[in-house]
Amino acid sequence: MENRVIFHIDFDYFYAQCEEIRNSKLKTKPVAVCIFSDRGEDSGAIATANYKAREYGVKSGIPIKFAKSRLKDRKDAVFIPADFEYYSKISISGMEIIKSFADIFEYVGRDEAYLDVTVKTNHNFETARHVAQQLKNEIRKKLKMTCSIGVSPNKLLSKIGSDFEKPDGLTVIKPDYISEFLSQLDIRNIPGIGKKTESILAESNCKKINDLLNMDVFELNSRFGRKTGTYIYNAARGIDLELVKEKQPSLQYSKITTLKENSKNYEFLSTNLLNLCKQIHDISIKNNKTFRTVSIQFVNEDLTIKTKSRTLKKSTNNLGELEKTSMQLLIDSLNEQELLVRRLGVRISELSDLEGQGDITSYF
Ligand code: DGT
Ligand code: CA
Ligand code: CA
Repeated sequence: MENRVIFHIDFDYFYAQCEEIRNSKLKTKPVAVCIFSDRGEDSGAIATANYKAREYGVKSGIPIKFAKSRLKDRKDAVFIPADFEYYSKISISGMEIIKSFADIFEYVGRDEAYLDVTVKTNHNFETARHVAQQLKNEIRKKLKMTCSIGVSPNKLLSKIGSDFEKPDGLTVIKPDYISEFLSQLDIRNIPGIGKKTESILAESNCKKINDLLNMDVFELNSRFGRKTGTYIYNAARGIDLELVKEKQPSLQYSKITTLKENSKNYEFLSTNLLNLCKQIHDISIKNNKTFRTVSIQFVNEDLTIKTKSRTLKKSTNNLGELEKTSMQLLIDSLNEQELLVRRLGVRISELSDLEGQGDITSYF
């Protein structure tokens, strides 16, 4: 197993870089891509920002108002409304290039993927470095974009690696370099370790990945539960046996709305939800699609996101079924919901052609 060669590739400041490539004048300016809500003026949040804007503390998730005040001394700062359709097109072209380099291609999200290149590189990390550089060159040439790649024997380390030298990074972690590489990192560099876990560990003076090596797996399990405890234990040692699983980007439709007021009232949310279901259903009918998975999403008042999904036994295009499933997801989501909900969304995915042609896999 540990003979594998895995890439994790992630585009740098993706939405903002998409904007830069269609308007090169933006490159020297701070750029923030904004999701304006329909509560007027500057209400809404930043989806992402280029690295010039990040120097001023402008980043994903912060309110547009904060971003504007942080950049108030930069008269050249640019705030652009998000254009998801355009970003999807760039993503599709990018994924086509990435796919052509892989033995096994696993789509993760519109700007990232895992590749198993073990056969292609003949288990050799020098060859792998070369192939990763070629992939970066190809993306630069065809898309005019930069991306970052992590190369290692597993998904976990490659994911950490792609983040390590961002932007335009290439980090190769050969098997004999794993422990040295990890020893310089903080616990929060482990994917999936949130603020909460981090602060619990900090209480016992555990801040660096190296500090974790002194904790045994039983101790970690008893604190975080078996699943998370074992994950942390293995992650600190660079161990991850997850396979790269073939996965293509799949078509999905979603609708999200900013509520008239923040709320966690069932009646109020369900009225909005049914409205969204109707709109999503219209889109699926118009495009002749059936769906198999239904998801609902809360963007909470503090801009954190909560998503719940359910996969149906059979693919359908029935409005009643969409409504019923969404309402059930709403009830589940409101259970233990403390924050008020600011935006509410519905998504259908695993779409098929109504004529029964099987799964559509080549677009979003
Ligand atoms: P990076 O990879 O650190 O250079 O920067 P990004 O912007 O590529 O960050 P990443 O990979 O986490 O996210 C990819 C895209 O997803 C990003 O360009 C915009 C979107 N995105 C990320 N975080 C948020 C968020 O909190 N809200 C919304 N609406 N979109 C987000
Ligand atoms: Ca990215
Ligand atoms: Ca990403």
